[in-house]
Amino acid sequence: MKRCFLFDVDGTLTEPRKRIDPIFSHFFEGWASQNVTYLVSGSDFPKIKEQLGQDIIDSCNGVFACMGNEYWKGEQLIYANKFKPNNEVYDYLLEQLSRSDWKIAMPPHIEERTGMMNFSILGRGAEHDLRKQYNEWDTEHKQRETIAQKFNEKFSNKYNLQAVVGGAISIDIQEIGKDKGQIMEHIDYDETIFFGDMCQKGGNDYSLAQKVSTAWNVESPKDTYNILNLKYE
Ligand code: M1P
Repeated sequence: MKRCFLFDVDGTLTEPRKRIDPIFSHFFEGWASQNVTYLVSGSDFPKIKEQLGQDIIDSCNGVFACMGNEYWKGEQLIYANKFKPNNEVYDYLLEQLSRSDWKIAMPPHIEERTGMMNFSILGRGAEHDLRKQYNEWDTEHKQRETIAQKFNEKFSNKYNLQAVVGGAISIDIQEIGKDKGQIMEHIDYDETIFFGDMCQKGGNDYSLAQKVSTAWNVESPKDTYNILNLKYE
């Protein structure tokens, strides 16, 4: 029976946008070299590398970046999907920004990636403290959830687009079906085990969580570490 493990990065192997904890890093590198392991992130390849380090990347079988819109095997890019949203989409996102009740803005707010875009009201320029403040505020006010929902009502049928909440401060936007779930078309295993922190409906791990044999919706990297130790060592 062929079995593989799939891991989201931000919130699952690392705290969002932070480097992996050194003790977990040591454990995970050894673990990944003994099990068929793929990374599946909304983030781009350079950020994944920065957070996990080259040794972990090398011990994995492959890396699906940008919601599975890019696939890397070692340093080789295997495929990359194209995406060019309509100007109306940019205007709509900028309008959300100008209307926001959260007022601190640390640009850039839109990051174009392969096959997708990432949108953040706070902005990708924010450092840790502000990210934390915004995340707490967003948990209370549900801003990202509301924006993603409204975005989908407006653009899902019109332009075949979908917004999902991922990470701590942002929303990932891509064509419907060009989300993490698409990676299942590129791998072939009897059993697939996925770890993600956004497996709930509306989260950016949901589409993949629906397609695998087992999905672990973790609360933190520590949670992932504990489950690996208890269930799969
Ligand atoms: O995986 C989803 C997102 O995770 C992080 O988002 P945030 O900055 O909101 O915490 C980032 O790695 C982002 O790029 C990624 O899309």
